[in-house]
Amino acid sequence: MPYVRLTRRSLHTPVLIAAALRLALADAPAAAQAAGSRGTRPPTVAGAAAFMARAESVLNDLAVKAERADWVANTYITFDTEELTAQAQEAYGVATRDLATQARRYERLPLPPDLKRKFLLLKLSLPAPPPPDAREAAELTRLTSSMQADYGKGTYCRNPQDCLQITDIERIMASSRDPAELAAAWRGWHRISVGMRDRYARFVTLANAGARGLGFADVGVMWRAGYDMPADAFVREVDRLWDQLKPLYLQLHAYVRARLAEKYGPGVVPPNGMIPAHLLGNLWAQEWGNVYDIVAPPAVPPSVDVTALLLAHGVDARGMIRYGERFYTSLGFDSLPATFWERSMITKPRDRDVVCHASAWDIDGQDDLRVKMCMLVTGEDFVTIHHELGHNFYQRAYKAQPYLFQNGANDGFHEAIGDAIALSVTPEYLQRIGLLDSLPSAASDTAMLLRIALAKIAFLPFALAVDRWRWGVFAGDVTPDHYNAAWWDLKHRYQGVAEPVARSERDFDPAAKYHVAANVPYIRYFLARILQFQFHRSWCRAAGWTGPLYRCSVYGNAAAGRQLARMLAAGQSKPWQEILSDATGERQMDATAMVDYFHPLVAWLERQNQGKPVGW
Ligand code: X8Z
Ligand code: ZN
Repeated sequence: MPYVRLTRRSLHTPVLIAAALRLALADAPAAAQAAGSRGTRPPTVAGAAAFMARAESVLNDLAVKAERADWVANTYITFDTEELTAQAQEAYGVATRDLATQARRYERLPLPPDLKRKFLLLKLSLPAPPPPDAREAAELTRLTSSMQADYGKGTYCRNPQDCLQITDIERIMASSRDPAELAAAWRGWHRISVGMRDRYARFVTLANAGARGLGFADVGVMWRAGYDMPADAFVREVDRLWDQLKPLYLQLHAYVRARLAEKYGPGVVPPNGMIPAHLLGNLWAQEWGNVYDIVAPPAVPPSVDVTALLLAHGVDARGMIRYGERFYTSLGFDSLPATFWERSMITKPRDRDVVCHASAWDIDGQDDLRVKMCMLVTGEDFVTIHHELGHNFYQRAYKAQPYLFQNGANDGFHEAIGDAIALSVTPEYLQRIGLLDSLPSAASDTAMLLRIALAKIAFLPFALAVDRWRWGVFAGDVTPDHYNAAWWDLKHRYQGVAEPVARSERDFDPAAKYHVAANVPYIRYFLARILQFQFHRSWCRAAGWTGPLYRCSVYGNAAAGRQLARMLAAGQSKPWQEILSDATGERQMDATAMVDYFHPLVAWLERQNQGKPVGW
């Protein structure tokens, strides 16, 4: 299963699909094939097992073809590659939908737990299931492919001779300190999605029809059903975790707002109100690390600047990946295959449009692992490459599992592994690998934690807002005439950030974020922020570490490596609660590891914010 990607794998000739489905259904009598779930011969457990074995084999074969088509469409955007990937996605989606529909025949049988789990996972495996009508199914995949391609091609022209693409715009957002220039870049990028509004509304209608065909009320319910608990219990779980972390966010928000108000003046940043979204160093105000220089505490020694270290040592993009790879091999994993280096897209090609948004690929469910990135030599991309490699090492670790178990325990696990590894990129680790000469004093811990909090804590309400918006859209509570207003309502409520320039329903700001345009569910990243600290705490315990969590690095630790390898190899073969408990002894997602990690920083922030407004 690819990350971050749209589908599992597929095949794109109708003839082959028909043959594949006939093969998968060979167990069912002809009448059952014609009539869907009503057969004359009663279904049996053995029949269910045979059906599933064939379905997995068919889907596995189909998937490789769709992966290849999608790889090319992502790394070489043209009319034809968009069409080819749409065909492949459609074929795969239709095959999955039909198999899931036929599988109903076996639903009431007393199946063994493994097999029962596969029937559930089959039904949940598509982020946008095709509707029953063939023409509408084709329309759906064309809509998704075209929105993803338009996102990839997104350009903002300051004038006809001066056109910027996302990497250039992100650089401006990160480094400019001129509010007018920042607002212009922000507005420029947010124009790319205006034309997606109607397509998105249609996409929602069609995908919802697909979800209903599989027995779900809407696509949002279907997404929320993927966590081994009832969909509404999952929503309560997310709220519980956010309640644990909201006090940390409020302190960070108040502190950053005060520093930005000092820098830009109260006319630009209201000292009691929301922070304008273009002043936080990021196009989506999702991580704020790029404004560290503005908010850095003046009275404490500076923290380590990883960008500066990489540049000072002449490390290039490949070198950054080598460092990441060496971390995983230090834990006992095999090094990356030669094909990873031959087939990955590591930096932005100069001669063609590509989807720059970083992703990790597993083309064949075996060893054809790749990353696709437009890497820059920055501390931020140093974390991102550890993140992507986390996906690749996960993918390789579960390759021995049957097709439907080749996935993360839940999608938050898949997103958390590489980030948890990156938490071990401490000053001590940087010194050990020769990038840092001398360790900073303990007095700079506050500065270091603040830098990390700007990325980790600031992100939480952003992630919540993205999927709260989509859950509302899929449920029909947010209608197309309120798309943008509802988006900003959520950003106000959760993040306390405000639109930099006036917005209206002519705009469609949600799809200026990759995961909305490309239909990748987002709550996984919220879960991953929490899980990564939980994993880190658990590995550090396994390594015998007793000091503060933020100083722990498990680099080179075999015990931590064994714990990780065991969790990864299980894939999605059991409910995540069992996999988590098996690896860490804990059965719940738990924000206390994150709270502990940041405890000294939060105490410091509370002192800085004393007597000042908190909240908006
Ligand atoms: O999309 C990603 C990864 C690929 S799965 C680069 N992330 C989210 C984002 O960029 O919005 C990682 C952090 C959140
Ligand atoms: Zn990821």
